[in-house]
Amino acid sequence: MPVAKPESSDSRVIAHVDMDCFYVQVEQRKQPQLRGLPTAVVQYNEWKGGALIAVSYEARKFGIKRSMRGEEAKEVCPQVQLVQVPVARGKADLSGYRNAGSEVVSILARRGRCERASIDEVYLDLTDAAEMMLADNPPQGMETIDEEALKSHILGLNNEDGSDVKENVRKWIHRHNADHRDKLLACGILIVAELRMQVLKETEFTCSAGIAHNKMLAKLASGMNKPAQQTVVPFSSVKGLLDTLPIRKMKQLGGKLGISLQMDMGVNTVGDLLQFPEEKLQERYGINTGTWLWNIARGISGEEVEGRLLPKSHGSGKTFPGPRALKTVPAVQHWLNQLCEELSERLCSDLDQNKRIAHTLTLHARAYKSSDSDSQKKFPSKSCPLRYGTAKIQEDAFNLFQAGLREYIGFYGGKTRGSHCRGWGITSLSVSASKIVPIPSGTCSIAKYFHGQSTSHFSSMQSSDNLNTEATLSLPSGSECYSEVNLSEPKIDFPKEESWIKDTVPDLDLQEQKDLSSTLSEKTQDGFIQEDISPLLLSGCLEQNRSKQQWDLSKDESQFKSEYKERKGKRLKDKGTYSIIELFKSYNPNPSGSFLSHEYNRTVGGTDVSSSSYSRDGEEGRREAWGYNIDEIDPSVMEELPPEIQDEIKAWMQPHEQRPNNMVKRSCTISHYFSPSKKS
Ligand code: DCP
Repeated sequence: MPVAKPESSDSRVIAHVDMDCFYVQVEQRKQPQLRGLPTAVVQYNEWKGGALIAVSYEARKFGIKRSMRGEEAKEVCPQVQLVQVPVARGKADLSGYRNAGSEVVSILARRGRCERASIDEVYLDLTDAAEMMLADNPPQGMETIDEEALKSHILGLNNEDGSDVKENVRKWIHRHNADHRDKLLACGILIVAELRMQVLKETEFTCSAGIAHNKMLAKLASGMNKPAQQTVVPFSSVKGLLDTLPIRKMKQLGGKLGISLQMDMGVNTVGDLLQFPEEKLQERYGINTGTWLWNIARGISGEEVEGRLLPKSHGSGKTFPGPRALKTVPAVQHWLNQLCEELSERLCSDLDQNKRIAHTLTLHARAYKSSDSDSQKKFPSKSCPLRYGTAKIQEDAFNLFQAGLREYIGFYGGKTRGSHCRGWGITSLSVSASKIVPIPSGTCSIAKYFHGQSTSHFSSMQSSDNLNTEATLSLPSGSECYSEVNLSEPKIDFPKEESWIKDTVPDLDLQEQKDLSSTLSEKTQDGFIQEDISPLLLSGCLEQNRSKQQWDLSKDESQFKSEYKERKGKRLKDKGTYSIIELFKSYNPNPSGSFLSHEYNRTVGGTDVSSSSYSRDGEEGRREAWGYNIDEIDPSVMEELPPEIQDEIKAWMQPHEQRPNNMVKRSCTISHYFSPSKKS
């Protein structure tokens, strides 16, 4: 069944901008004496001079490539300048590159919708800007065309020997009889040239760009003429470009699908795909992939430029190649702690600067098992809800690792002794935070604070049914459900069982692949809108950034935080250390007791506030089994909470009939907010 083709995509103006030898440029800006010299940035790893991760165009002329190591590059070109990537916590620190990328993005975003695709790549939708230019000041009427625009490469433009290339470009831009699509592209040429010049002026970085009618073609074009140049794909040149383009060069066809097309279908160039009817491609590769292949053969792509200037996720990773493989649980934990510390810092600065929070923590690892013939088996990626605060992230990441390792070893019947696990090694580790959403503005309410947040510490004490219930609370209907790990697998000596840990299918994009090799992964995942945010959940961040945080959230939130801090400080001073946190730390789960959780059910005139069953997405019958006896809550402790929360707790304490009608019944438990990290 054919899927509808995207319409009128050929009247859009899309640019793909890619920085030139990006890390090198960043280092050269720091050390201007390196400009113009053959230079390469090397990985943090002394073995054979470290792997090259970025190579300047001057160095490329000597034959230096990214696949080389420092020593090899020196042999090829003794004068090559090798700069080691900055280091922090015993691993590469990419923050300088990330920030440099942000500088560029902020400039490029000035003329249209901008999507940050990786640390050094951006897509722009310039359609509106081009239409506006066409209406107000069309290029055909311009007396002079900017020199940078005249240096553009226009695919299909006949540059016969001896002809003045710039003059040809000028004529192309000035054509009065061009169709609307080409006129729009002519505007795109001028806009992108101007943006690139602005980037150079403000950041000292050069970049290259592709300008076309869709993302796919723009991306293909941006790499065709580097460095510091731009390439244009007019509609009439699409067929010529794709006819000869090797199939594996196409984004998403570098892997198994590309191989299958080559081996099974005899497709060597994108143009070769034209011979197959859509139904045939669908039959072989499924409806969507079949249609996608049919479309790309014709240069059709309806993919929108997403308006996103900030990363979709944050990650921190490190590789441990060869003899450096981690072979003990404590060694893994040590490195996980480093990675989590970095991740936590980035999450806090994202929260601080962009008012965004992440919801999911994921652990990826690569491992080997020496005794196994089937070394292909992958270490399973695991994820769980993310709690803010370095110690909590460290604790959760370690639990994810344990779950993954148990599964990995379980498959092979491996044995462990104490913390020393025999026969396996970890060759790469990364933690990432995804599902990042903006903090909504608006009033704080306990329903928001308490809704859907959870901790592995707390959940580790619960039954599996409750785990699933809890885990789904923080997610919108129909989204992921965190499932418990399979406890029937062979056991190894791990301190505790994990909970609501979810298998995660590795879904690395180009940036993650880049970053994994350079010890940091930046994974992209789709975010979702979720309304509940908890300053209490974020307390780890508040603590961490106490000295530098300058909150500028909505008035209510700022107010809430300052009141909360003030009260907390006052009481700690006045009354010693007893606090609500202590209360919740030491609580004793009592399934038969009175509860303050989920939808409550209070006996009129009695003292109980008990949970009732919670059901969602057909999960009838799952019961919240833990809670707090309302009588155990010291009223003075309640003072720690902001006034609006106190009001809501007081409302809980009221007889059922007296509860305000607008009281939100939420699936949450107070315990989640106060579940301490084991380490904190
Ligand atoms: N990078 C990395 N490890 C890799 C590939 C890249 O750490 N295996 C980093 C260094 C690069 C940056 O990502 O400078 C951007 O990667 P690109 O593939 O865009 O390559 P460059 O920008 O270095 O060069 P080019 O001008 O060819 O785009």
